[in-house]
Amino acid sequence: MFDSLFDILVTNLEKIKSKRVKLSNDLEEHHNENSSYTIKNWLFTSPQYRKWRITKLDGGDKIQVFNTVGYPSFNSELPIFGVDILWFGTSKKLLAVLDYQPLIQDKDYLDKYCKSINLIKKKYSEFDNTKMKKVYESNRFFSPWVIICRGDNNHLDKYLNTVFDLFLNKYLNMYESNSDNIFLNSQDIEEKHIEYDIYSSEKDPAGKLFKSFFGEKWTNQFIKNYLFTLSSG
Ligand code: BLA
Repeated sequence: MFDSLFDILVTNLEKIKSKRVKLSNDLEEHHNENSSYTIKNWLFTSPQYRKWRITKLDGGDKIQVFNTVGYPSFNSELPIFGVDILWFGTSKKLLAVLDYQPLIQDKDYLDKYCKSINLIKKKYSEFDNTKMKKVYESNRFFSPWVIICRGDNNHLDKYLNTVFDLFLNKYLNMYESNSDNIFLNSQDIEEKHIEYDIYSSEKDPAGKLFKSFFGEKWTNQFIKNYLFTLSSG
């Protein structure tokens, strides 16, 4: 599932000359014991983005996931591109979270780099239909305009591809048109990326899920070597 999102993303990453980084076989594709859950991972890098990862989880009707995070290089203060999309086939429920994840919560920073999400929210207000619950603190690494959709087949078929495409292209264009950093220097940026990885590795509800599917040992190395590489100094 979510092949169209994957294609939109990879086509765009190729356009900006990203290179695919080879992952170990066990990270590239991994199954649980009876193969009812399969996880596939991809990693890209480019001069602009030091790390851009994509994860797809196929758990049949139980759960389908498309998760992607784009980290700019340490010489750009731009937000981190974060998208988490889940489909629960049995109940036909969609959860989609899309954000330009800010490195700091300074109002001018948020206005400059995150506020453009608002245009998408206004245009597709049916898709942006709920607020964040308490999994994450909304004021740490989330923007005030984070898009959250708890929806159904209709949201999936009618809006998801369009919203994702627009959300991605606005982000990539922002990078293209941005010149100098005005809020953070590269050392600050690196520190914020480390904080983001530590914070996310602690809060991400995926950890629990992965442990139940794939076991503690595989999950711990997955978090450390792939998902949040800067979380373990
Ligand atoms: C929520 N993400 C969730 C939940 C799960 C995952 C199981 C809780 C579902 C629920 O509340 O019904 C699952 N997250 C995953 C999986 C991966 C993952 C399988 O990362 C695989 C790698 N999460 C992100 C990123 C963002 C993000 C980059 O990984 C930012 C856009 C957001 N996920 C996010 C938020 C919630 C969530 C904000 C809670 C939604 C809410 O508060 O309602």
